[in-house]
Amino acid sequence: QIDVFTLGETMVLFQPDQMSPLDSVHYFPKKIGGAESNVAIGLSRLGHSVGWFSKLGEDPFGSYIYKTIRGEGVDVSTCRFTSKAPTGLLFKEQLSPEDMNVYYYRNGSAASMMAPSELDETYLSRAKILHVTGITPALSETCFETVMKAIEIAEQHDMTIVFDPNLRLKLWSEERAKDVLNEIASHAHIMLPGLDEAQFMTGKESVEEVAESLSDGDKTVIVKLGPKGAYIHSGNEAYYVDGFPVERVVDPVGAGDGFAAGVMSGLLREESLETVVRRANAIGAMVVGMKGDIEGLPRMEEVNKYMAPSQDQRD
Ligand code: KDG
Repeated sequence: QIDVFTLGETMVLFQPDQMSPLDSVHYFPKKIGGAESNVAIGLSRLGHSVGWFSKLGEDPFGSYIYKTIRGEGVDVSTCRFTSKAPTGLLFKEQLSPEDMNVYYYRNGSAASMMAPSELDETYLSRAKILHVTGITPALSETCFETVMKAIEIAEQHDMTIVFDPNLRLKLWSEERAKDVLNEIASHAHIMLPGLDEAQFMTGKESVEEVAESLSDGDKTVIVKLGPKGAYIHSGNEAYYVDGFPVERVVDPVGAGDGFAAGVMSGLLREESLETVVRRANAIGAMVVGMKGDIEGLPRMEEVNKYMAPSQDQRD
C-alpha cells in the first residue's frame, strides 16, 4: 500500500538568483517545479510513501526531472516518457519579495499528452489518498479526462480525495475553470482552496461564506489565508487556526503545496484537524523562507523544531 497518489505536470524551473526583469537576467539556475510533485516531495520528506504519475519528454530535461523526483524518495514507477513532445519549462521572474511572475513554456508539452488509459488502476487503488489539483485538468482535454478517471478509480476504492483548486488563469478561461473546479470539488472529501480561489468558485465573499458553500454539507474545507493561517469548516465545526509569522518572504511560490503535504501527512497520522492545520501552516511558512518550490519543504524533525517555542521564548 502507498499513502498518497498524485498526478500532474512537473517542469524544469529556471529561477534567477537576482530580483530583476527576466530580459536583463543572464544566468538561470535550473530547478524543478510542479504543484503535484512539490506535494509529493513534501510528503516524502515528512516520511510518507507517495506515487507520482506524469508524462515527461524523452529529453535531458525529462530525465533531470525524473531523477530529481526519484532522488527524493517518491515512487516514479508509473511515470511515462514520450518522444512526441518536449518536457515543459517554467521561468520565474521576481521583481520584489512578494511579486512573482511566472512564464510557462508548456503548451503541447509531454505532460499535456497524459491519457486516462495510461493510469495504472491497480497501483492507484493501493493508495489511501488521491491528491488532485486544478492545474492538471487545465492542461488539455486528455489531462482533464485523466483526472476524472483517477477520481473514478479513487471513488470505487473508497479512497480519500483531497483537492487543491490551484487556479491558474494563464491556462484556461474563467468559465471553463469555474465549471471544472466545481465539478472536481463535488467529488472531493477535503478541499484546500486559497481565499481568492474559494471566492472565484462560489461567487461569495467572506471566509465563512465561501467555506460553508464549498463544504456542501459534508466536505471538509480548509481555506488558506496566507500569513493569517487558515479557516477550517468541517461537520458542525468551523474555526480559525493561526499562522506562523514569517520574517522575510524569499519566494512565495509553493507555500500551498507545502500546506497540502502537511495536511495529508497529519491526516495519515490520524491527528486532530487543528493539529494537522497548525503543522501545515508551519510548513507553508518554512517554504516561503527559501528560494525555489521544493527547497524549503521540511523533514518532520525540522518542522517540529520550527513549531516548538525556542528556549528564549520559554524563559
Ligand atoms: O504551486 C506551485 C506551482 O504553481 C508551480 O510549481 C508551477 O505547477 C506549477 C504551475 O502549473 O503553476
